[in-house]
Amino acid sequence: MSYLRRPLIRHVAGALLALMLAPGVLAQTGRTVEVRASEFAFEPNQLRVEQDETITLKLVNAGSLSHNIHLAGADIRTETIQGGGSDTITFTAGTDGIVSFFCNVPGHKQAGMEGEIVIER
Ligand SMILES: [Cu+2]
Repeated sequence: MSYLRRPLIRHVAGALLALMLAPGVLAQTGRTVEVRASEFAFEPNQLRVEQDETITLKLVNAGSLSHNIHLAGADIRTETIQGGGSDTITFTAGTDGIVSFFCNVPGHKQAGMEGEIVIER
């Protein structure tokens, strides 16, 4: 188990570093991917993007409670938005790996509001 996890952790760290560098690369917009939030899930909960691709992620709150999206380990997040609202974040996925995302309203991640961005070469 432990020896299997080491390469994965190195992968994730690389992906997070790439996302943290992203705010400097916002000139291009790339494609927009819509993620719908509700109680208590994201749809879709897995996004596939290409290495070096710039993505605009549009969070649409289709539920009745307030929700948001935080990218784990990176300072990239939407506002917390009320039902019927939306917000967008833009980032560049520079390195292959997996970055998880979640809603940080207390209890929501634990209830199922989490997903992952798979960055493919
Ligand atoms: Cu939520």
